[in-house]
Amino acid sequence: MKLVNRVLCLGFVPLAILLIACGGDDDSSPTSGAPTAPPPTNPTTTAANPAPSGPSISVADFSYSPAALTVPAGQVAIATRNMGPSPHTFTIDNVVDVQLNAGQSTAIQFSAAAGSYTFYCTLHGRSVMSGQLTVQ
Ligand SMILES: [Cu+2]
Repeated sequence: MKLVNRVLCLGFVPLAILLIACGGDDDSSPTSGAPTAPPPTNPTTTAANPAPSGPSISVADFSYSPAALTVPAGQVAIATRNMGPSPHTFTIDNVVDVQLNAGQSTAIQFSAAAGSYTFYCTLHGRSVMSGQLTVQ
């Protein structure tokens, strides 16, 4: 009888560990450790400082530079800088739409699955200002 109890007990320990390990909330935000942070309902956020590393795009003279960019899938962060005198946007239909004001640096963050996306400026049109984002 004791052996049965021991076997049952040992059987439950890994199960309990598994449940604890799976019960964790892995929805962690890299921006702050504040427990009162709202859930990421809005896919588009801007921060005061652009990401220190990673892809970046500068905008001037009605074009993006570079016009083609490859980023890892998931949470995408792109640092942008509008060098020109006119406002522009960084827009991917149904994914992200951020205004880039003249002379301003903007950190764009959004979620994207793997694929190829066309980003463009809604203020000047897809035929004037566009580029290609590859998410892989
Ligand atoms: Cu524009």
